[in-house]
Amino acid sequence: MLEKVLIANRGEIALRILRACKAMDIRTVAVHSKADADLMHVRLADEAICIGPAGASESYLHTPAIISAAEVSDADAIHPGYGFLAENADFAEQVEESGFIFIGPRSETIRLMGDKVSAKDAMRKAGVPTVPGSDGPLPDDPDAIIEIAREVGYPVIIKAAAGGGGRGMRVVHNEAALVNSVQITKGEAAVAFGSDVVYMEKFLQRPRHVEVQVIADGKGHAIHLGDRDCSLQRRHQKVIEEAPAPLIDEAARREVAEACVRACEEIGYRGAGTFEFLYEDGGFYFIEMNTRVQVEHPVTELITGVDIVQEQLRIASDLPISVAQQDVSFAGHALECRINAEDPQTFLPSPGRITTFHAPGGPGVRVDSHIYDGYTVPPFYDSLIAKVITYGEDRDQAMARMRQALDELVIEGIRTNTSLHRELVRDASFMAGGVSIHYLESKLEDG
Ligand code: MV4
Repeated sequence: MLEKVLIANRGEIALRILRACKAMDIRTVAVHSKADADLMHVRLADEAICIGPAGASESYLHTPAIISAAEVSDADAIHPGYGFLAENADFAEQVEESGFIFIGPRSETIRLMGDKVSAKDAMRKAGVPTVPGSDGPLPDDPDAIIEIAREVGYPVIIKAAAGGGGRGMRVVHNEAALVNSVQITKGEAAVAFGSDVVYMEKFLQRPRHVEVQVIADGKGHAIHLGDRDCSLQRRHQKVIEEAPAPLIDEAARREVAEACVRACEEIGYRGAGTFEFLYEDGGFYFIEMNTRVQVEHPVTELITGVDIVQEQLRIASDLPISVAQQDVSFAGHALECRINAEDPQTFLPSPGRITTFHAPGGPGVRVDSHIYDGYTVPPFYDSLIAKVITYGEDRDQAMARMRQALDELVIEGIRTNTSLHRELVRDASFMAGGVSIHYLESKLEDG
């Protein structure tokens, strides 16, 4: 069993990891920037080490500082959380080469999934349904590109192999625009990612974003924990997530999850992972895999009773997954509202001192947050300050509990997007379920 874990992150996820460690009697090391000495998990950790100045590139992204902290504290393992270095294959490799356990997949797996062309290729070969497209990098020959697009059918989307999460993509509606669009996307990709490799997919016009949570032991055994719908998003930032994804054909749901499990077993996947799909007209189409714990993991925890972060720690300890697939039961429905320190009209960050924080409570309400009365939200990092998560026997009950929870939530001293959430949980289309990835942005434009 791991004895001491270094938490290479901040904010709510650092606290979430600390709680899982405490529950498993694992000692904790918090590493933090100069701006983050007041973080809740820094107070609660067995040890705390300041690793650099406020800027993330000199602290939470600074591999030597983090590995040095693991050395001086004699930690066994490093948990990267999400964001920062969580999906950096070079970091994972350096952690393991320095003699520590990286709590996540092998660095080769992270590298495979970081290249979206190789990720898609691996998943297609493992039997996961993918979006039809170029099945590999686009060639240089313009005539060959035109021929591929004719076969795929317009509209198509050009994506950077090194992109992902919405960066480095361009939709093309006709042949006249094709070759130029490919050239522009390649140029942007070269600048942004240092690689001009691009691929082509059929552009799906009104899909939903549905993802499948898996956990795997790295020895060829995996299970799934069902799916989540994360379609409610603005500029590729998720706003509300839920589990299970509503209004999905049950046979298709089971089939896609089982394909993900088989793929994990085939590639010897280790740890928690998420398969991202576009869901349109009853079909699932794989786009990317995330090799980390996700912000929205709590909704899956609430409907399955499986503690995903504790499972990550078990797997890193070389223990088996605590539950067999046939013993995972899916019960009820869960919603998560991401509370951000931002202006509700302009969406600009709103850091500053929180004068009052009152968390909601009652049956079926969970709040994952590191904030407290008097805490100052620094301006240097992500604006996520709390996740309000509700559970119900069905979606209507989870939604009613979320309406109440948001009405109870009080955050004063800074601006937050709580008012947007209060509106969304009363929105008729969202309440009906199954809105597309474009719904929120359209609603905000019409607003
Ligand atoms: C797509 C797509 C439509 N068709 N691929 C954006 C984020 C990245 N993970 C993939 N993305 C998309 N890929 C095809 N073939 C539409 C999007 C997309 C999107 C996907 C998920 C959630 C929100 C989105 C918002 C805009 C576009």
